[in-house]
Amino acid sequence: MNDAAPNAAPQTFYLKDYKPFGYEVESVKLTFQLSPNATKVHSAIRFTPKADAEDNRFFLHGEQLSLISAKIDGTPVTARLVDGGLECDVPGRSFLWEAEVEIDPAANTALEGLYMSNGMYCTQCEAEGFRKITYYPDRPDVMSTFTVRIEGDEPVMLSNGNPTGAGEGWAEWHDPWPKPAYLFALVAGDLVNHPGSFTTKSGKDVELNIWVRPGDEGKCAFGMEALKKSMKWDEDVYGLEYDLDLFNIVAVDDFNMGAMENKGLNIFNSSCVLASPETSTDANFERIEAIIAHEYFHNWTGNRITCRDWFQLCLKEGLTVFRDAQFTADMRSEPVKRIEDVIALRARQFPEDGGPLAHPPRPEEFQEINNFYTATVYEKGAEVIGMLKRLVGDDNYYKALNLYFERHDGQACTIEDWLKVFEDATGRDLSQFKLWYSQAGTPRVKVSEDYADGTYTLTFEQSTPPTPGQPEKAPRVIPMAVGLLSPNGDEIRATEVLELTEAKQSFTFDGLASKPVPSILREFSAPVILERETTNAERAFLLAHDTDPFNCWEAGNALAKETRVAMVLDGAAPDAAYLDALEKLVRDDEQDPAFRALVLSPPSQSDIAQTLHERGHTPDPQKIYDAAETFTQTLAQQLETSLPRLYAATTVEGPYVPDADGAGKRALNSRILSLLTRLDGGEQAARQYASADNMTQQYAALAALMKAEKGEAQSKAFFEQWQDDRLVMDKWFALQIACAAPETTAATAKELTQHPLFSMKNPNRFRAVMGALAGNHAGFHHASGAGYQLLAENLIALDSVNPQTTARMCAAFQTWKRYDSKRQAQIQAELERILATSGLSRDTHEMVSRMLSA
Ligand code: 0A1
Ligand code: ZN
Repeated sequence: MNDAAPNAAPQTFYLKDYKPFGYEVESVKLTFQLSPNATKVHSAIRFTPKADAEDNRFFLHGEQLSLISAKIDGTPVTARLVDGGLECDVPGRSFLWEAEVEIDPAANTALEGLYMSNGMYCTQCEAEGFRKITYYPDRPDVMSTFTVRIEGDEPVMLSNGNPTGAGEGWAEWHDPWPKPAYLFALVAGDLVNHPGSFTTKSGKDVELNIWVRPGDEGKCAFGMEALKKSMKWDEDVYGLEYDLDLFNIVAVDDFNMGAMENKGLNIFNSSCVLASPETSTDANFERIEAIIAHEYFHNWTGNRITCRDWFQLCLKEGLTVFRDAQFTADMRSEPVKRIEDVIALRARQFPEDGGPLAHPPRPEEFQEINNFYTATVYEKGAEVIGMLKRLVGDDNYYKALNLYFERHDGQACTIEDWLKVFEDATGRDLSQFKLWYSQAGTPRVKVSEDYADGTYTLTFEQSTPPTPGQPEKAPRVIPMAVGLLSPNGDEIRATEVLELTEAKQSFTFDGLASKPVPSILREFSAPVILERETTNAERAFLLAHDTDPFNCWEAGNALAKETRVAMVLDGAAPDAAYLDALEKLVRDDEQDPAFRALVLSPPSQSDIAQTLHERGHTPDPQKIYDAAETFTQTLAQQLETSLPRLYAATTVEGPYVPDADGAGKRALNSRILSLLTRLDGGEQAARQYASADNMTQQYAALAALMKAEKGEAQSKAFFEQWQDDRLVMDKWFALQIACAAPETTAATAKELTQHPLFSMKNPNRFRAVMGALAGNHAGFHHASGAGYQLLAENLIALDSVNPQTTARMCAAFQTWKRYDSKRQAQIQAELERILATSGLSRDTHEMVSRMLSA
């Protein structure tokens, strides 16, 4: 059921309207009597009016609740049910509020509040789900201690904090740490645990558990190790210790997002915690390790210090993404992680920042906060912290962080609080830096150079295109990491950080014997688009000589893009010098295999579309596809004689270990296999498929075969082998669409929506199919419009089941204005069709209106 019928004007919330709640919540006691269709929730909450409150209106949020009774200090009262909650006349002193409500977890397909997944009760309260459990001031600045009693006949019944008692049909929990309601969690069901333990640096023993459905217990070991590594890393790097006797993780099949950091009881999408060599790829393992770390790190950055209001979401998310990236860099390879993150940022955040959904990391208004769990809030939020760290230096960064934890522990904070600790710790004025939080859009930085009499000058001009509601932008502080190389390839100036603060600014380097080759924006020191006139020869030079691994990759990436852009725009042949450079690199055993795999992976087709758009061209998806195919085929032919040897030389023998080293080698080997499969009719891939003992190699072989249209038998076999494994089946669904040719993509996806294992109720399965459709650039944007139509139809159907996932997936249309007028008209018609759906959710309504109105 959707909440409002918001084809009328929905309510907009503004940052500037923030007002504190008029009451302290001293304590919360909840009793759940579980029943699939009629769970009763009794709440007993002690409220005390704040002496300094501007507004003592007693309003509690509540949605989709049946109120059975309400009492104040034991006396029944009549509450007024109003839009989105209730109001009540209350005494002007401390009082005990009690309410009994009934809810229907089994009917809750939106997966917010208390719902059921495969017969198991679970909750998702961020951002505003708690109001679907009981009446409450459901806002992050209201923090309280929770005591929970669960009554039911489920074998395992969990909540936040520490267990305080249990018996036949009941369990009680107490969380001593005050928390906002969005961190509340309850899980009950037939679960088994994979146990572990961790001793903190101050000697406290913590019991760890990963809870799963019976049958999945063999897929927990990797997650448990990742958890222990995260706990140790946070102690070592940030000095932060865990603060309860128990840390539980639960795997849930039906979940809208990746995972959730509920205090002491993290709930995970099963795809983000369950792993085994037979069923998970290297990429899955890396992602699981990162998400476990992310949720664990939230215990301090999010839970102990939370957000004052949802506009401040990036306070916890940007920082926690930044921390999990540091962790992955430490556990694996720093340059590889940085390159992967920049690829992801350009693929997800840049299009958002340059389109109708652009918003600052700290938005100033929203209709539905769930629509702001975006790449901008998360990934750009993390980039902003990376810039801050670079500007103040490592020592000052950790000094500021220590001050943050000391000053704000137990509080609900703002971006102003966050920046203030940096100002106080370093004496720096961060008022201009703060623009990164309030301005949307990706800055463009134009670079020009000059050399005369031993002096080299770099001039930077920054500007940011208009974004919705922000026509003009002031110059920002941009840390620009720069190094200089001599023409013979030696580094003559090590990396230094130039601080751009003006619209146009020059920096000089003296005493140079000859004109240097600059390596600019090393490590991708700021999330900007660099514009610089340069040559392919210089790019090839940097690919060969740059000491900064990121920029070395970036040079190869730029060459790849230039080649492909020239192929698309001028029908040029693949650049011979670039092909030679690739050949040299792929054979260079001195180089890290993971790095070689990255350089050998071509930019995605949507990345080429994005590049064309940035340069003022209208991307033609079919031409981009054709160029990609021609390029890969030419590369395969160029490497033809060495491919079998390279394949053999990069094959990882011995038992599968999901570590960075093995993953890097397998990534390179898979890349070579996909090239080889274009030439050998799939022989090698078929052999690899038949002999693979791990999912990484099985999947790589299947993907190579399917891409070459030689994988029918293996696809059938894969289905037979894995049909009972939900997570592997998601891969099977997605791969068929990802590998389809442009003209058959929509038909393939449509057929899969008719498959008995397709389901609208499981977000992972829906995303596997519709996400793969949207991710197949040429297929989704096929001139027939069939891709657009199929996605729109399915989004309309999903909206009444699960508004949050529908709204999130609508973003597949966000780049619509960059295509030709025919495609624009097709997409516009689909967006209008979605918007005209009666009873459309507030979530989807907001997303589609934003895309249409910009
Ligand atoms: N805070 C979680 C992400 C999350 C957000 C919203 C959710 O439901 C609407 C669920 C999870 C994280 O950053 O991991
Ligand atoms: Zn998070």
